[in-house]
Amino acid sequence: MTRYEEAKKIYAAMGVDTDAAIAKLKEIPVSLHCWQGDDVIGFDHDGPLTGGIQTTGNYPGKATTPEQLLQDMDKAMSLMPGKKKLNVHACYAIFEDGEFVDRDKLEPKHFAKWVEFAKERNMGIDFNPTFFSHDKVKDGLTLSSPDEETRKFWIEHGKACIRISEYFAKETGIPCVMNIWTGDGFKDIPADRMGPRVRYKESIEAILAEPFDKNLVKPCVESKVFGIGVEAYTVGSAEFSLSFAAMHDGCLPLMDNGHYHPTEVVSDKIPALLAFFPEIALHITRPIRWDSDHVVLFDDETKEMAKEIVRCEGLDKVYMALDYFDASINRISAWVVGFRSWQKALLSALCTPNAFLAELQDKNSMTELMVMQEEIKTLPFGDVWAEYCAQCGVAAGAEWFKEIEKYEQEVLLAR
Ligand code: RNT
Ligand code: ZN
Repeated sequence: MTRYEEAKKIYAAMGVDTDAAIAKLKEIPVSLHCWQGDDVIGFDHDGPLTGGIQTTGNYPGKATTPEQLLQDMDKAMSLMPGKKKLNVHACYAIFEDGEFVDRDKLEPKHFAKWVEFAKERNMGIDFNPTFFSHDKVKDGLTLSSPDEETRKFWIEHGKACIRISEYFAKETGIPCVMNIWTGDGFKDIPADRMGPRVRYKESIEAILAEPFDKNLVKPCVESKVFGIGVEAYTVGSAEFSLSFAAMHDGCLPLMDNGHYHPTEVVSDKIPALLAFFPEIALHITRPIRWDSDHVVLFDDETKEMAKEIVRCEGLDKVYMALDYFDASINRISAWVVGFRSWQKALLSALCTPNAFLAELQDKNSMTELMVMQEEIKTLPFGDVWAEYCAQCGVAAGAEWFKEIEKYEQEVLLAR
């Protein structure tokens, strides 16, 4: 008997069908963020990263052209099991021969290369307007600015992005999740907290007034508690974003698990939101002490989030996207570790006897529930993971890292 066959029997005794878990996971898309490859810079500007987010580190070999970024993503994806979707930011527009248009004038054609890349690999594309790293961010504000011209520019950007999102969906045949996040806020105590929020609300409404097919484009609003230099107040707070999504049909709340107070957990928020929203979206990251955007690992809260999605039968209702950026280590390895970690978390959640555990809870057998939850932690999950990776044609163990080392020598260090 192989190790997998042995493991399958052990899980079956607990009422878990590991073959079914593997088959299910193969169908679930996870969105891979292009911005891990170049430290959230993009191709449409020379200035620094702004908006209260920051990458740290200076590892050699960063992608600086579209060709390099796509090549790096390809390398990374070749080492990950599972179904992928691309996640692109508007600042990653690819202009042909010296052409340049500002963000309010972006068109689908500026993303044709992304579509070509996605189609060749049978992937959908998610999209993000880029409300940062741009000289039209006025005094740290975009959609919530008191300056009408500034607001208008960014509303036009949002509308352009809706059109581009619909183009992605039509071209790939897969709905496009379009996430609205701004770094708008104040470093120190504001005198008017409501004004910016009312303007932000009206601006998002103006963006969503752009006609689009709700089955093709899924607009989201992402909240955040604070940013670097935006410590006292963010316009798009948790209550703002959640309320906005709740009050606007077809708009989804997006939770980034780095965007809450340190003792709050998104795993607990997922079932709360799924009790009300037909669909929600996630940014999966790893905050250390703050919204540090470390590479996602197979750690407790990551597992807990995946468990909640599976337990709530949310695999078809929760749009999952990775969102982290580490410039201090090999960037391709960062992509791979994060994606594989989330895959492990999902597979492990699918291999959990959720109905049985829920039954123990409902019978108030809390002692046995604790015993069983601890027992599950040492089941031979590694053997199921190895089988899943084998079926997906990727290495199960750390052998994949050899590929990264080779690529670093041959490609990255030659840049
Ligand atoms: C920032 C938000 C946001 C960005 C991306 C690049 O704190 O998490 O989602 O990370 O849009
Ligand atoms: Zn995010």
